[in-house]
Amino acid sequence: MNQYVEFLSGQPKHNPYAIMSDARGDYAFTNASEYRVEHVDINGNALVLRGTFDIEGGIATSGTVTGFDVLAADGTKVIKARGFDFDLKDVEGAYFGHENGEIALREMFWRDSDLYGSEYDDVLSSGWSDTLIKGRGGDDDLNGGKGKQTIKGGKGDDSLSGLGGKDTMTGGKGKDTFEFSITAFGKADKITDFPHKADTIFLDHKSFTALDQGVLDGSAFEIGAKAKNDDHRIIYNKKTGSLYYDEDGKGGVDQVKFAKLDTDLNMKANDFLVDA
Ligand SMILES: [Ca+2]
Ligand SMILES: [Ca+2]
Repeated sequence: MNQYVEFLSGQPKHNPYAIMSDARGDYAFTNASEYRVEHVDINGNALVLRGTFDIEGGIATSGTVTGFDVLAADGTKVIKARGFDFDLKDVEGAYFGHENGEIALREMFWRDSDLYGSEYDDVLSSGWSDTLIKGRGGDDDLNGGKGKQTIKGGKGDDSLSGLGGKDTMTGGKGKDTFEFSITAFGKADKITDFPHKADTIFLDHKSFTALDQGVLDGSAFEIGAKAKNDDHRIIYNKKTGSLYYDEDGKGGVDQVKFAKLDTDLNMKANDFLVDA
């Protein structure tokens, strides 16, 4: 089984990260038993480590963490995570030995995990290895990392960003946005669904510096194999589906492939939005 983190509730009902952070507290994990070690803050938010532990005097002295749960004070389970194989001491070390223990712990649990969003709005980031990120319902903000991610927005108006690695992104239903920045260059991400009018390709101006900010100007967009004049900056090859950026149009600098779409799409300049 791949290691995974599943969000069971999200915004606006719960903020999973804030609840996990609150549950962190400043004290050692307590209420230890052979299979669970938990910390509950004064409000009742709980972080429960699952695994197999050695208990001495009511305290877990060693063991293996295989998963965790985050429970809100109202009793709702907001995160369920399984499939890990971490030494308890490493988890506690990440938790307490770092200036921001919650972020250190999150990195440990998140970086190589498949992520599943809730039916609400989620913010999910993963990506040291090749992982799956699914937003499910709600308007989700989904971000890959240097690994090769498969990112699926599901229902709702989602924002998808593969970042490094050759990622595959599917917006699903809703008005989805696919984001590209400099890290995408050289490793073209694949977009499996792009309904013109509904979806948008967002180009970070810090990377696509030769584009004016705002909706892409019609004169900067070309359908074909390459730029045909000095103004063409974004080129969609409808025979191959490749999407290129050419910083100087017809001039001597090579175009760079940054995404691959389906072939024969009805792409227009107003499918692209350039901003910081
Ligand atoms: Ca969601
Ligand atoms: Ca969607």
